[in-house]
Parts: sequence; C-alpha cells; structure tokens
Amino acid sequence: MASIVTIERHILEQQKRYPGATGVFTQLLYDMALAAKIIARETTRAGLVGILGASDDHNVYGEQQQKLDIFADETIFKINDHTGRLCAMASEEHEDIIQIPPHFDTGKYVLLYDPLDGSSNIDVNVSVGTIFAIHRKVSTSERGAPEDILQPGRNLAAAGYVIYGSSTMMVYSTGQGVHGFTLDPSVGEFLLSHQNIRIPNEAMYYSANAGNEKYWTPGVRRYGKWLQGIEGEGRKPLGHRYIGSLVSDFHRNLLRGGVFFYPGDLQEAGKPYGKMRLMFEAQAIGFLAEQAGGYCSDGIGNVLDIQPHSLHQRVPLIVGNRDLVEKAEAYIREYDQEWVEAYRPFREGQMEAAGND
Ligand code: AHM
Ligand code: MG
Repeated sequence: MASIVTIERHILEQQKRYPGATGVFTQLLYDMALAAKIIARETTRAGLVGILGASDDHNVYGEQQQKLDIFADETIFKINDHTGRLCAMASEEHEDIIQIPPHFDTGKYVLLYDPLDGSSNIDVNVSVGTIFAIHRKVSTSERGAPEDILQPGRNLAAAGYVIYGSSTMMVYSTGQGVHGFTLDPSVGEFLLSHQNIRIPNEAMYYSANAGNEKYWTPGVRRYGKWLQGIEGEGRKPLGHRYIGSLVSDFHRNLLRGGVFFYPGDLQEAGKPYGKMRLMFEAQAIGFLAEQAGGYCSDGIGNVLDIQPHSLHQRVPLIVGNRDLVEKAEAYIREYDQEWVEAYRPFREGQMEAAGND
C-alpha cells in the first residue's frame, strides 16, 4: 500500500524545509482546507437542500449572486477572522478590504479569495471552485494597509484553488511545486493524489468562450485559428474544451496540457481589459501555472509582474503551456497594437475601470 499523506502532513513536511518557520503559515493553509471541506459539503448537497437560487443581494460587479457564494464567502471569513494569522482579507464579493474585527489579534499575512468562482454554473450542477492567494504583510500597519493587498503576484507566499467537481480537490503551491489533494468524504480528509504537478509538454486542449470570437481583436482571432491548425504553420489542431468555470478549465489544462484564454477586446469603448480579476483570479492562477512549468500572460507580459492599482482590477488572461501563451503574445504584438494602446493605461494604472464593472 502506498503511503497515505494527508494535507496536514504534507504542509508540515514542507514547512520543515524552512528553518525558523513558526507554523503560522501551515495553519493558514490548513484553515483553507477546512473551509474547503465545509463549502464542499454544501455544494454537493446543493440540489437537495433547496439552497439553490439567486439571492436578493448583488455583488460589486452587479452580477446576481447565488446563495452559495455568500455561504462560501462567510465560511472563509469566519474560519480566518479570529486566528491571529491575518492582518486583513479581501474577497471578490466585497468592494473593500475586509478588516479583521477589532477584538481579534492580527498577524503577518493577507488572504485574497474568490469564494465561489464560476457561480453561474451552480444551478446546472457544473463544477465551481474557490481560488485563494496569500501575501505577506509589508506595511507596519497592524490591521493591514492597501500596499499589503496590492502586491504583484510575484510576491505571493502561496496560492491555490479548490475544485468542487466529481471529486473535491485542493491544489496549492507555496513556491515549491504544485500539489493536489483529493477529499475522501468518508474520512473527511484531503489525501495527496497529485504530487508535483507539471503541465505536460504535449498540449491537448485550448479553452476560450468561442461565442465571443466576433469581438476578439485580429491577433486573438488569428491565434484561435492557429490553435486549430488553420492559421500559420499549420500545427496539429488542439481539441477545444470550455466549461466556463475558470478553476475547472485551468485544472483540466494543467493536467492535460493546453491553454485557456479570456482576452481583452475593443467591443466596448473604455473597457479593453477582459473579465478576470487580477487579485482574486489571475494572480493565483498565474502563480500555480508558473510553479507547474507553465506561463500566464495578460497578452502583453507576465501577469505576476503586473503592479496592481485597485482591488477589483481586471486583466485579460492567457494561461497554460508556455509556448502556447507566448504565441498569443506574439500575435497580439503583431496585429493588436490598437488594443495594446487602449489597454496599457489600465494595466499601468493611469486609467481605472469606471465603477466596479
Ligand atoms: P465569476 O467570478 O463571476 O464567477 O466569473 C468568472 C467566470 C470564470 O470562472 C470563467 O472562466 C468565466 O467567468 C466564464 O465567463 P464566460 O461565461 O463569459 O465565458
Ligand atoms: Mg470569479
């Protein structure tokens, strides 16, 4: 029988590699695993307990929020608010930084999370996910300052996601490779199932919302055709698979090889930045991709090198096998100068999205 490695044991063993580590960080990751188990309990029972349906609340993007979003958001907050490990949190579901309640101690990390990504998929029983990222506090402010949150992805101490799919899996990295754990619901433990995940060199899939092709810029359209083996040197076509749930799409491509892209476009004046959120989605996904030997770009350069300017900043996202992502950058450089010029001020913070759109 192969040895059974729980997520706790794995995190502890990784921690031993850091002399002087206090264990705070280990506990923080373990708390995320606990939150994941509680959220998984609800997502798997969602159809049974009548928890489905849109609530009256709207999140800061004006999209309709599902009840499970709120549940997931509160679960992650409640598990982390009193531990003394965090100085602040930020969630895709909240407009501002979430303060640690004044009666609790604070700590030296910040947690950013998208509690239930892809939530429009919930009521049709399609996989959704939680995405999280952990930065080290850099300010001297006890309860966190904007600079603690608005750090480039390059500085991440850890990131990961949970996928609530046919099984529940937690995948994380602390900068020492990417490791995946599958929840055994009968014992309530995440067990190591995918050690040191590397994106296969041979890619199988490309993933994009093809319904948007009409709005894609010329370079991105050519890139799509290149992935299909139509444009350029006539590569072997990749299969097309798209779930519309970032965690699931990324996870599949991580294990099978491929590229996911959600580009920016010029469809609407003043909104060239695409859909994904830098702080809650792109940074974590980019960190994991790089740790697995892949690459994540916004079409101009590495997403991890973007200096964030606002909590809900959006970025185009192209992620997967490095050669496939670099090819997208090359097409964009060659054919999409107009778009690059429209997007760059948003990337660099001279312009910000109007409102929270
Ligand atoms: P959400 O954060 O509102 O759930 O939206 C993010 C989701 C991603 O999971 C997914 O990749 C994308 O939206 C799909 O968008 P679209 O439906 O436009 O293809
Ligand atoms: Mg999301």
